[in-house]
Amino acid sequence: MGGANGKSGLRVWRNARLATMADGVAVLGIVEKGAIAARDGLIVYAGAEADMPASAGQGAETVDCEGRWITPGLIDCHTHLVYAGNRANEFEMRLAGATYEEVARAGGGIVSSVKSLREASEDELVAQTLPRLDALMAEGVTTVEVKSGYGLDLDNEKKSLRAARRLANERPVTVRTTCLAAHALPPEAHGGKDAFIDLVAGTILPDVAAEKLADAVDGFCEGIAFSPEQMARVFDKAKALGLPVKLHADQLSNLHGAALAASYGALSADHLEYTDEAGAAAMAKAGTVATILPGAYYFIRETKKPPVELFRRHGVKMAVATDSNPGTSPLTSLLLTMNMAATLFGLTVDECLAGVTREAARALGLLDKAGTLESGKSADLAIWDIERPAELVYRMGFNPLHARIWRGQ
Ligand code: DI6
Ligand code: FE
Repeated sequence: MGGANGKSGLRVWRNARLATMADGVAVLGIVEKGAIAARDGLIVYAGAEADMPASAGQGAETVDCEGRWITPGLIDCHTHLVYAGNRANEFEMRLAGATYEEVARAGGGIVSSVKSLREASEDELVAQTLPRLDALMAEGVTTVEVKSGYGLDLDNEKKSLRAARRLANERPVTVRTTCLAAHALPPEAHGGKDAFIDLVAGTILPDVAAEKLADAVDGFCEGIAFSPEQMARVFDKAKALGLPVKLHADQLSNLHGAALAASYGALSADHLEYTDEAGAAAMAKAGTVATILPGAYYFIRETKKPPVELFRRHGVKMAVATDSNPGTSPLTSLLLTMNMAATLFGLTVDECLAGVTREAARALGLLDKAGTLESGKSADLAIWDIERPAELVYRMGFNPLHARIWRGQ
């Protein structure tokens, strides 16, 4: 790492305005006339240019940012990026009046993506996923979480997770993988949800863990998916295997998934449209991040909004992510996602920007390595042609990214 940056792998970005997003300091952690120094892919200084120790800049290759803004590289902490084909046909059905749940019950929905994914080779999956990853990266994404969940048997879940891991060999980006085997019931299970949970907990998770294919375990707790009791069995196994958990919770109804996730110390609970105050309080107590997914809310024309005010009142941290998936959120723009979170749910600019940086890192258990511009963290930067940070949230369909730096390069 860093050979291209001169002998010491040292690089400095100067004459920049920083939104460090550091926790605790004034909202965005703004530094006018700032500079960042990185050595071997790690930040060694981020702050006022005038205060930068001479040692930090000595012998460095220097980039003049000409007054541009630098934020942490963006983090998309909830995606189902690895899938095959698309579901534009179901979109047309829904335009003709069917609901997402009706489409799912009619054998469409997640199960139709399962069929497509099972037919695709691992190479095909990687090839079909890369354009989506490229779209995210073109807007400054430097870390992306990718879930399985369209395989729903041992071989196809592992194929999905291997394809996700391979994305990091194909592109300069950090990939975190999540095993979402408990996403939906595959057709061969013939309605046997408990037997399928036996397969997930008894076979799929232990095998995936043994091959180190997943960094976390997720599930879909919903009437059309799995009950809280079934999810608890999945989480018990994840815990026994030493894997952190997350949950698709309270998206279409209130099964008290947020509280369930919190009771397992989940990194995050995601969606949360139907979460109640007890759920928010439990999340706050457990330090479970609320991942807000406005793309799915928008795309399925949900009308119940997540209880943002409750999250604020209880001090629950909020992340913002695309939920990029073929059924409910065919969205590959984290900038547009921030606009939706602000416009649809009333998040502030500061909450949106924290949601795709610091809080997204927290939701992935990566806050010690990414998500803010601070010494010791990975030098993952997004450099923007903007006059003020609010522009990143305000525009729709415009990309002001000037440069994207991953691990100092
Ligand atoms: N909730 C969602 O919005 C996605 N998965 C989930 O658990 C939907 C995935 C799909 O429809 O393909
Ligand atoms: Fe999702």
